[in-house]
Amino acid sequence: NLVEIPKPKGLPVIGILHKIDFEYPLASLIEIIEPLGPICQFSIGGELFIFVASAELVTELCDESRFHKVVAAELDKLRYVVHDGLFTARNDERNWQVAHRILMPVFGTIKIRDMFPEMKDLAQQLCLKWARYGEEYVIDVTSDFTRLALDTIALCSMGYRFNSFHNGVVLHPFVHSMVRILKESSTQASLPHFVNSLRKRSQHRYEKDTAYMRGLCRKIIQERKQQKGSQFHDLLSALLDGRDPNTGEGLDDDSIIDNMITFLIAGHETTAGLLSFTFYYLLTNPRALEKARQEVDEVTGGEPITVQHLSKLPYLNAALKETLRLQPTAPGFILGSDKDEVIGGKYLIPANVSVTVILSLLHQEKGVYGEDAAEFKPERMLDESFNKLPPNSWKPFGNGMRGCIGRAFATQEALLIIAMLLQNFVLEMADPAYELQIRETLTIKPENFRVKAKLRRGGN
Ligand code: MNH
Repeated sequence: NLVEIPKPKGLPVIGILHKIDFEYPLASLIEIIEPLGPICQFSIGGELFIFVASAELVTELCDESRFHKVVAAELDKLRYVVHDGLFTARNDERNWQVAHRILMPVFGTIKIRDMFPEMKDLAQQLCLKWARYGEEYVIDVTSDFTRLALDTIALCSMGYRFNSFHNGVVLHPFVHSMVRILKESSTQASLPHFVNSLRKRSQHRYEKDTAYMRGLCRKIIQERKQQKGSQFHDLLSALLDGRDPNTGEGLDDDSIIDNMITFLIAGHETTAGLLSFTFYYLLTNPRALEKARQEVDEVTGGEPITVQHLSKLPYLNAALKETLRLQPTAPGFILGSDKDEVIGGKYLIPANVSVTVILSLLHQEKGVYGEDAAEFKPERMLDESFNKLPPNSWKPFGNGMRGCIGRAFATQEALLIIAMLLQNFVLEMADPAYELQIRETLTIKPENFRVKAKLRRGGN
């Protein structure tokens, strides 16, 4: 009793290509997919894609005995830069398992707490910068959060300072290389192979950027190896000293470099987007902002924030979850199976076809979240109601073994900086009429979102 998976109406030769705006591919995809229901399919460039957007179907896809992560599109292109690093490894690659077993304990909540001083150092730099701007200065929130997230992940993962807050508008060359390789990877993913083979200059730049980034990481590794006695508790020391508990083997330098760059790529934009969207929602929902500020004041009593405070901020935590529900900054993930599978009792998923989970649709299913699914209501993400949500209706960190390894890291960083900013500043939109615009790269972030920050009287 198989049922054909719905398709959009397309033109005979180009299909639906004319409906995709390459500046905003995700927004155009959603416009095509949403009216077709919880599952649909179409071809792009001759390849069939299936899209899924309901908790019921996603639950079947998240069964790791039936489906696994597929490395396709941009992720596949990024393999030129980071090979079989954690994020881009194919599901059966052995290096993934070794790195996963070595790194899992290091990314746990307990170990991440050791990185609190480094995170706080950079959060304070951001606060200082905002204080110096003065009350009338129009702050480009997304740009400052991107600097914060980047500097934080670089300092915590390899003890390296990009100093993005010191060098005015000039960013570290590593950052420029990384931004270019991310952009080039998505460009390559959207073009047919023969077009890519003609883009010699872009390819040359891509190779140069890759060599520069890997070279810098190699230098950092060599310097670290010369420093005797380990006073470091960052990720690099775990990568260098870690041994696979199952086999006793460690990672070679090339794998270490793959994973150093991977942390920067996977960890900075997603976190920067989360912070920016959280401020957008708090500033456009004054009652939520007030509740969050009160919670921070009560828990800290106006004292400097400690790592212990962070576990006592349930409302702020819920606001972060609610933000990731409405704006999953990594907007989807791709799964597939080696053999034909049937989901929902009637839809055939042929072997080796990529199935993309579209998170913003999954996260706004009315049957799960109610008629007010599109509204920002952190209350629904407080533990009591969150724990009652149907399985797999909230998946901003992906699924299972291949889900996000940096979740505790991102959560600690986000709670810290938001609490610190609320503690020190009265924040308001620079333009009260601002309507949310979204910029798409590998991730999503608000665009042109600006605020003003006034020091709180009697603040600390
Ligand atoms: Mn993260 C995988 C979302 C922060 C490092 N991350 C994933 C996946 C999602 C995701 C979704 C699964 C992708 C897939 O199935 O193809 N990550 C996020 C979000 C945030 C985030 C929404 C912040 C908010 N991630 C971070 C941070 C780091 C990080 C911070 C690093 C410190 N993430 C990873 C790595 C993977 C990953 C590494 C790949 C894990 C694996 O496959 O073993």
